[in-house]
Amino acid sequence: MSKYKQDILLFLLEHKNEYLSGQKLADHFNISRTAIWKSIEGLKEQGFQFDSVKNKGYHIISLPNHWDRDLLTYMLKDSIFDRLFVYQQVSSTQTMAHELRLKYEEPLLILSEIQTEGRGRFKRQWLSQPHTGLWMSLVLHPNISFRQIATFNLFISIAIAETIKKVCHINPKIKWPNDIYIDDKKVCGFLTEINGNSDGVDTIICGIGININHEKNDFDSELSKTATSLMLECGSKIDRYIFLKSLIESVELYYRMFLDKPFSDIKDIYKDYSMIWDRTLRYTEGKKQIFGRAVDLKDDGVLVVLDESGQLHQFISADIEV
Ligand code: BT5
Repeated sequence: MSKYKQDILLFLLEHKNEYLSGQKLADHFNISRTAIWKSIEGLKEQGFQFDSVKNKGYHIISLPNHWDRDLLTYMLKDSIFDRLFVYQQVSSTQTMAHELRLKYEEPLLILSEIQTEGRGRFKRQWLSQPHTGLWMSLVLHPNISFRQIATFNLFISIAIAETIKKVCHINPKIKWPNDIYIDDKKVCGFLTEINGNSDGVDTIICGIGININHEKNDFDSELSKTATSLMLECGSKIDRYIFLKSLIESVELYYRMFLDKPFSDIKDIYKDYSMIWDRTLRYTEGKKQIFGRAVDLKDDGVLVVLDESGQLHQFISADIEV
């Protein structure tokens, strides 16, 4: 995207609620009205939609339906992610992240419209169709010990939950250790993989999948029983760009907190978002399986569960059935 086109786009986005005449834009940027018109036509070709009214001017009404690399670069230019990789289709952004981290030392953001082999934990499949969701992986270099990593997921889950609450005005719940639910249906799952050596954790690769604008029939019959999307829950289409920008701001905030503060500082916020308290649920970790009730979350992220016979169990990362 040319610099002018980018500047005009930003100006129009900043004045989203008013019409701006070609003359006003031309005066503002000190270029001809023809140059403004050409930029607007170029933006239309890229998928931006405008309302243009005679004697009033242009008014941006919607952003492209696909991930536009230029717009994303522009929107996220102040973020900690120095490099952005935007794909139409990859096997998995997580797999791409593992490859790209070997080439680049800075924080990376990798996102794709489609994943053909999106994956969850234990190589489970993650459904990732185009134009509906947010499928991305973040590469971070925290320089921390292995002990510290256990609470990373806890900070990130609050970052995601707060974004959903802020952008969609609904109340999400966190299902320890790596899911976000709305009314007992999964709207987001994330996955944290690490690389390191004896000195500690060198790289975190955090893959986040969020169902944003899925209709009910976008899920197959099995998933439709357990999955939902933000649009289905809040009743209106969500602008994926606005959501992503807000999510990145929130992730940055909670990532800094993760580096600087103990989990105990935000434990109460986490517990308020948590959906597993006061419920007897099935916990599975490896070959161990119990029915029980979560009774404590320790400062190092370990979950304590009381089983039906009164025995306490500690989990680092379990599957919980709701
Ligand atoms: C997760 O695993 O929930 C982590 C998912 C992480 C996906 C992101 S997308 C970007 C990045 N690139 C990747 O390849 N992965 C990451 P887990 O807790 O194992 O849950 C997996 C289970 O969730 C599956 O077995 C299904 O039951 C269910 N599932 C699959 N796709 C879903 C979807 N789109 N929405 C809700 N549930 C889904």
